[in-house]
Amino acid sequence: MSKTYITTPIYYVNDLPHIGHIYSTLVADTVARYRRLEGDDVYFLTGTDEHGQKIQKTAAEQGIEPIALADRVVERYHQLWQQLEMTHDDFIRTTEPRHWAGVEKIVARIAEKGDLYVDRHEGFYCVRCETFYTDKELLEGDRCPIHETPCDRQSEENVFFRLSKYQDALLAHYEAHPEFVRPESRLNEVKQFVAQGLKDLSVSRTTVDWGIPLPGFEGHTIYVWLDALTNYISALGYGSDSDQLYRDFWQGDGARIHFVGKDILRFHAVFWPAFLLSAELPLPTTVWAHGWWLRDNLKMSKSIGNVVRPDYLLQDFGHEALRYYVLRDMAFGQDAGFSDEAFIERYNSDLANDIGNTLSRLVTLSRRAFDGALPPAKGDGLKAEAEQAMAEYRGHMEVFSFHEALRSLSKLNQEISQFLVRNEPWKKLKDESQKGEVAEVLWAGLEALRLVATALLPILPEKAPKILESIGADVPETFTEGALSWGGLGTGKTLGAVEPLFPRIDKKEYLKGAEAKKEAKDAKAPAAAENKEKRSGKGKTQASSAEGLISIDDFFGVMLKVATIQTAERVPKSDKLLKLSVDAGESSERTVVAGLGKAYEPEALMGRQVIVVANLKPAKLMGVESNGMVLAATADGKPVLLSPESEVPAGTRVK
Ligand code: ME8
Repeated sequence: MSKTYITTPIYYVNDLPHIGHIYSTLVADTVARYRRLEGDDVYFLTGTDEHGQKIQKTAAEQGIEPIALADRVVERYHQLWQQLEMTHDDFIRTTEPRHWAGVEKIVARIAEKGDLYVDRHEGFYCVRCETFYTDKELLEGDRCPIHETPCDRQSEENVFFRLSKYQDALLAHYEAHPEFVRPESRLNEVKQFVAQGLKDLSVSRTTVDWGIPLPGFEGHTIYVWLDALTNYISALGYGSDSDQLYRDFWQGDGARIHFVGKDILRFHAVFWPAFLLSAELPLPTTVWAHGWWLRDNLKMSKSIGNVVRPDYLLQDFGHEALRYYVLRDMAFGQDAGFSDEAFIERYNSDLANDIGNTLSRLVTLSRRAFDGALPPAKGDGLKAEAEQAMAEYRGHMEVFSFHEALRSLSKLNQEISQFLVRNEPWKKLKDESQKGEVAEVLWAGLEALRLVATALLPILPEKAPKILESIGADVPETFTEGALSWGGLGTGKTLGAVEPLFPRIDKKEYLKGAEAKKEAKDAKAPAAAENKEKRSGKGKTQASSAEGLISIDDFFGVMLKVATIQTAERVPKSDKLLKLSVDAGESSERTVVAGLGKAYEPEALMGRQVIVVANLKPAKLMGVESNGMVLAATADGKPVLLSPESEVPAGTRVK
């Protein structure tokens, strides 16, 4: 049995999961399910990345210990993966002792090789990427090329890894194994990056203590990426005495596939193999970098506030519709835009119409014609089309081209409909002399649908078996014994009535209802209303859900902090706006423009503590840039400021 090891990135615990994280995990889950059906022995890993400056900082902002933050977010991941029926075999947390053991072991091997040395390091660091960038890589204004936000200049004594020593070995590996980085365009990017020349990599921090201490280097913490990447082997038991999984899935000759977003390709395709080469351990066989889900043409990001949270989608459409949409609408490897409108269109056309209608039509006709049972005879009317669709489906699934695989199934669904329209079995039901022909036509339609539903098992894990049950077919445990070959459906078996699996959604009504709910909520919540004005784009935001309720994820998306007003002055030519300079516990004061001028004299506000929304996009009000919003209750048209009951340190998180 071939062994296949499949991994997702391990996700940072500074934020709750959104559609991007779900996407990577769904892709890995689909491949895991597919490979199991194809007979492989699969091991599927996911988990969380819990150390580093980013987590330390977020926890401090929330006034809690990093581990408390991690525990809370990890719980959410567990719930969500259960809801989405993910079939991972293990979930690794980088704070677990078994992971530490693996990291310590790989670092010891790298050190033994003479690949670590101490030097002074200066550079620009992006906390959100947890990486240093060279001057050449930075955007204008020393901004991160991924997040486009300013990087901090940092200078400290670090331990370096001799990355430059592995430049030639890496290039040789890419040449000998072009499948190491997929898709091909990404391989070229990686080759170019390495060929330009690799600099040694700083692999320790002295200013961050939330991490694994670097043995032999007092006061140094292991760089979070060296720590995190090792999860792929520590989870298999590398570094412990019980390392059978490691021997089976990392040392054997099976596939070892890392699915990652394109943002973290360099870490997986350059740094990780270099660490492994240094430690003389096997490399992964493939690093597959997929594209980004965009909202309003921007990568989803918490700081922009454009992330799609999963709750309302799961509540309104169910998790399988989400699985289908993200796999069908993103060409794997490229970016794609997420929209509720496209989601509903895809759901209605492929699931409600092509599958749902075809299923109910075929079962109803068969029951009417044959005393509530499957047709008594087989027919080959759709054999050629179905065989071609199955061959295409398998070919595409082998190379992770999910959208193409699903397109092949949709095409077969449409061929079933056209076949029925051409043969009009409904006109022949009462004519005994045509019963044979009706049986052959309906059986062929049902058999083609059986193949579609079987092929959908890795994508619709609950609904596909229901389709098979509705047409009296078996749910196969494997594809290897002809489950995807023509001819498997029986004859004459009694059928039950079909329950609607994918009720049609009225797109206009849904979008109108969603908008109305959102407006009602915005009217109650000024922060959300302000956000709405600033955001463009159609469909609902992550905050909308049935009954106008928001989830805890939505709430935590709004960062509320206590700030102390340092100075306040009127904005020229406005009797309403005040320009406030506030201390929100950050490295510098921020300017917030607030509509308090009619209710408060500026002098009366200085030194007062207020609550600000700290993660609003900047906006210009009467020519003054405002970075946040001050919360006030409006009574009789007058704002009344909200303040903590007693003084607390500036920057304290409100939740
Ligand atoms: O980078 N579209 O964790 P992370 C598609 N801890 N995928 C997206 C996405 C989007 N808009 N946004 C996020 C880290 N992702 C590190 C990884 S691995 C040893 C350490 C997915 O929480 C995508 O897979 O920032 C991306 O690479 C990953 O989430 C980043 O998750």
